[in-house]
Amino acid sequence: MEKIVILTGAGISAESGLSTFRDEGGLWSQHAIEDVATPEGFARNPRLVHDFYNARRANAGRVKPNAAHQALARLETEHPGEVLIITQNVDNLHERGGARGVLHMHGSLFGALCNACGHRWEAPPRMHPDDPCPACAAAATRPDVVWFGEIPYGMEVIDPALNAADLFVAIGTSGNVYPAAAYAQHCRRLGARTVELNLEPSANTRDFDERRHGPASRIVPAWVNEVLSA
Ligand code: BV8
Repeated sequence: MEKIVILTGAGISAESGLSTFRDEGGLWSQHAIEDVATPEGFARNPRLVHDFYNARRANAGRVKPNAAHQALARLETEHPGEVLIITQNVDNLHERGGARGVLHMHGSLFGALCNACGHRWEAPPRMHPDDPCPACAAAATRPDVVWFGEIPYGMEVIDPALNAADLFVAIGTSGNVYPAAAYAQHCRRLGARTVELNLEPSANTRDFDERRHGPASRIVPAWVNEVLSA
């Protein structure tokens, strides 16, 4: 039975109202990546970084999953073969759209991590550099997200899943950030079919056998219906 691996990016949450990174007016036009999405930036100004993620955590809590999130949850439930949803997103819209086994390779806004002892807990609505870690009391808490230069989560699950995939689908991602941006090429080399579902061609669009362009809330449900009725 066909094994499907799906990689999603900020574009799948755009129609829910969450900013993407590299589109017009996106997050990287409001903040310098090195200031808010690197360990060095956090060390320099933890208050700025906590506020960046506090704002995004509040936004993510105010918006709703869209038809694309819901369609992927349906695919995960109804497809007879394995479906793995890997997301680069740190929002929880896949889960709130009904998906169950989502792998957050860049972490989550709703997780907190202690830099001193490694303890993880559910993030409060707002985090502050002086917050004591619930386990060791050190004022060393951070959002549990993967910054540039840090190792993505779940590689021990992702790599075998990519190697076994029959179909790899990238949805709402610009193909600029590695290692995720190399997954389509990797799967294609191993004989998988690759599909891009995105508003416009991504930076790695030539890695895909099939490309469908348009808003995710329209093209993802249509694609899922085709897969489930095939
Ligand atoms: C690592 C944190 C080693 C959480 C993020 C030089 C060359 C190549 C690579 C590197 C290099 N120098 C450094 C690197 C590595 C670096 C990297 O790739 N840098 C890039 C910028 C060159 N990568 C890393 O550091 C990674 N770690 O490599 O460790 C390693 C690797 C493997 C094994 C062992 C060790 C860590 C990367 C994680 C960084 N953290 N975020 C947060 O704040 O969210 S990245 C950030 O950008 C997001 O997490 C997101 O994942 C990522 C990608 O963005 P997208 O999701 O694609 O969003 P974007 O805005 O770019 O695009 C949106 C797309 O949606 C567009 O295409 C648009 O057309 C489309 N769209 C818009 N609206 C819609 C839509 N589509 C459909 N419908 C719509 N309505």
